[in-house]
Amino acid sequence: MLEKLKHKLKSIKEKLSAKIRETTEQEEAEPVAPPEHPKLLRVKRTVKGVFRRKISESDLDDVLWDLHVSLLESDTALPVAQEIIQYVKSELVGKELELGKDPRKLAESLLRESIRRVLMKGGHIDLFRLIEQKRGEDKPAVIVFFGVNGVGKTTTIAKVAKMLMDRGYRVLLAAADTFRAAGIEQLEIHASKLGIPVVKQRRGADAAAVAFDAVAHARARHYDVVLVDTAGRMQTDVDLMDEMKKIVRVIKPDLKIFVGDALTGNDAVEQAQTFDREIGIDAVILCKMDADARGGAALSISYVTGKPILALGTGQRYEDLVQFNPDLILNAIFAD
Ligand SMILES: Nc1nc2c(ncn2[C@@H]2O[C@H](COP(=O)(O)OP(=O)(O)OP(=O)(O)O)[C@@H](O)[C@H]2O)c(=O)[nH]1
Ligand SMILES: [Mg+2]
Repeated sequence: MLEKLKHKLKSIKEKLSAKIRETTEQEEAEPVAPPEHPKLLRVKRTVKGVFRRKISESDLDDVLWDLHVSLLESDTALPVAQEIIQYVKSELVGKELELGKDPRKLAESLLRESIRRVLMKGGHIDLFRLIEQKRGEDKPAVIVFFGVNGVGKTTTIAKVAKMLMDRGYRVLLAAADTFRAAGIEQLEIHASKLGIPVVKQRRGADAAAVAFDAVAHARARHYDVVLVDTAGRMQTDVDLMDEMKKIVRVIKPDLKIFVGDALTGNDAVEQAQTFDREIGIDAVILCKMDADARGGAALSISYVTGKPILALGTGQRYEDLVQFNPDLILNAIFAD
């Protein structure tokens, strides 16, 4: 996961720490007193911090340009790359750096912090609190998943269902991908493996009606959660977008989750923006992180959409879903 990004940032970290070291050591190396007056030298040394040169913007030009290029090559969205660079710059330019502090540590902590900030830009969402709250009202939490074709929606629903069942919640699935016959079947296969009931109708049925039935059933039978699968659609497909809007209008879900494929990089970010504009999204799940070497989507999607990443898909097994935490990404990028 994120091998290429890791490799690139490692090289940036080395360059940045070399630059910090160079700037601070230059001053240390400068003779502060002629050697024939060792006493004077001692006095000067005790206050050498005063003579230290601060890092200027031009000192960092090269390394920040490299960082910019590396981020864009990793498919990071431009405003996100700019924000990361701005943070590193603002923490260094004009600052007196403590001599003796390990420049590599400083470089890494600046890069880490800049990335942590963009990852957290969309805030945080607590799925379990939402479910508990609905439970208190004796209503199911209704969660709809949408995104373009083949990104991993149905698999993700199965993973989320398993995670919730493992925590003791009663889960019901709604097969509202009525567009393809296989859409219903794929959800049913997962459901039967996991032992979860599915509300479905025939292919071509009104997707909103299927979702509505599922919610009604869940209310009547006191299910804790309803997970609604929908047809994969291109964000440019007006009919399917309208179908999605209708589902949302009819069942008023508690959570609308955009599912994206990390491998598609900036496309996933743009899709999320379009879905948010058209339908409104509350959170993001990024799938296929296990296969993604570049990391641009993970770095950008929360910052650009202003929505939190809820979880990451990290493989094809039901267990391969991890709740999002910025340290997951940061540790993958900065692991030794
Ligand atoms: N490596 C990996 N593969 C994944 C992950 N999530 C889903 N997949 C695979 O991606 C493929 C598509 O997954 P689906 O769940 O069918 O995608 P979908 O969005 O429901 O597709 P449509 O219903 O056709 O729109 C399947 O082969 C999944 O096994 C993941 O986190 N990692
Ligand atoms: Mg599907």
